[in-house]
Order: sequence, then structure tokens, then C-alpha cells
Amino acid sequence: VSAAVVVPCFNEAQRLQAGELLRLADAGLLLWLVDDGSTDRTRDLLEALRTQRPASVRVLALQPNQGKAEAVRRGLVAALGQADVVAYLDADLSTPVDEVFRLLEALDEPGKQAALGSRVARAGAAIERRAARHLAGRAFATAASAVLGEPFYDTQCGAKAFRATAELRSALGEPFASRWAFDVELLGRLLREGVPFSAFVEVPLRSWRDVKGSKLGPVAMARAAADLLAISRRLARWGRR
Ligand SMILES: Nc1nc2c(ncn2[C@@H]2O[C@H](COP(=O)(O)OP(=O)(O)OP(=O)(O)O)[C@@H](O)[C@H]2O)c(=O)[nH]1
Ligand SMILES: [Mg+2]
Repeated sequence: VSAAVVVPCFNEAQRLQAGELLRLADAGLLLWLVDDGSTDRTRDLLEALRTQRPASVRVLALQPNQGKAEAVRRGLVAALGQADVVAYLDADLSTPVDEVFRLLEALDEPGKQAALGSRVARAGAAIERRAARHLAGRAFATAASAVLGEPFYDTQCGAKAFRATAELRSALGEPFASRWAFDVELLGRLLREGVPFSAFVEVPLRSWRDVKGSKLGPVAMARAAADLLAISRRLARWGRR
């Protein structure tokens, strides 16, 4: 199976870990690095990676900054034609590279179309999230699963993989209305396209950590909550049709 991994990058010059990212390329995956209108040296760093692995690294440069939702969507659309499986991964590697391989393995199970990293704090795993973020994240995830009408445990993890199906293509057909809760919108769109809940699998991560330099503050979190309401209304409207 060929797989492509989209990494959205906005001013990531400080956090980018070239060596780790290249492990994906060296494992035979196609890397789609999306520069989301960065104003630091991100673009140069991404181009340098492409020069190092011309066969397995692509750079998509968006200008000006579009936001993570659009950066991920554009990357996935670009990757769709070239791979059987497309994934995305936060540039700060809060979710380590090795977990991507576990997501891809989960998609090998018959009938699975989407594998979602799930930050389940549990014995035997190292899920390091500050208490406040953990609580805010749990509250958000609970609301998100209510909106979707299915018991997803963690909609917001920045690592997800999908089979490149016609349903995915339609779900990515137009920009997300939500800038901050686009993961929820994407899952909602897939369900709406007829992907059964049983085709999703959440993979409890072995390791995840908060990486310093997050650009998501309380304001963005409030916006994400507001986005949830809007997504809920849109899904309800669609349900009535
Ligand atoms: N904040 C932000 N991130 C962007 C944007 N465009 C792309 N990204 C990427 O989105 C990913 C997540 O950004 P982070 O700043 O780490 O967000 P975070 O607060 O850690 O959020 P979580 O990891 O989802 O908890 C990174 O790969 C960013 O480079 C943008 O416009 N704003
Ligand atoms: Mg992060």
C-alpha cells in the first residue's frame, strides 16, 4: 500500500525535526509538507528536505496563511491522487512519527477506512498533557462526539490516516467552514458520505506530549467551541434533507 503523510507547517522553523520527518520518507511514505504562509524560515527548511529526498518529499506552499484546516485539506487533496492511504500529522510531532506507522497498520484491518490517533491517558502509555489542557480537551471531545452522534473518544488529535476513497474525496471537496474544529467537520462529512462508524478505528497512542510553542490559545479554544455549534447545526440541517 502506498501512503502519503501531510504535515501542515506554520512558522515551524524552531520546532521542525527534519531527521524524524525523514524517517517517514525513508520508510517509503510520500511526505507532503505544506508551508502555510510562514513568515519565518519554514519554507527554506521544507525545500531543503525536498532537496534531500526529491523522490519522496513534496512541498506545497500556500500564500498567505490559510489556517491549519485549509493547509491540511489542500495537502490531503494533493496527496489523494498518489496514494492509497493519506494521513496528516502535526509538525511539532506531539504525536511521534512511530505512531503514524501504527495508524497505517490499523487501516490494514478489513473494512477500516479511517484510523484516528487517540490520546487516552492510561497505564502503560506516556500521554503528557498539562492538566488544564487535558480537561479542556476532554470537555471538547465529549461535546464533539455528541455533535457527531457517535462515541469518538478524541476527535482533536493531530494524527489521522484515511483510505483514499471516493467518500474522502467528496468530504474534502470544499473548504471547511470551521478553522479550529475542522477534524470534527471532516469526521462529520465522512459519516454524511455514508462511511459507517464501524469503518473508523481509534488507535490509543503509546506516546503523546504537549510541545511548547503551541499557537492555540484560549481564544482559539473558545472559537473551536463556537465552531462545534455551527457544525452541529450544519449536520442537523443535512440530516433533515
Ligand atoms: N496554529 C496554527 N497552526 C497551523 C496553521 N497552519 C498550519 N498549522 C499547523 O498545525 C499544527 C498544530 O499547531 P500547534 O500550534 O502545534 O497547535 P496545538 O495548540 O499544539 O494544537 P494541538 O496539537 O492540536 O493540541 C502544526 O503543525 C502547525 O504548524 C495556522 O494558521 N495556525
Ligand atoms: Mg501542537
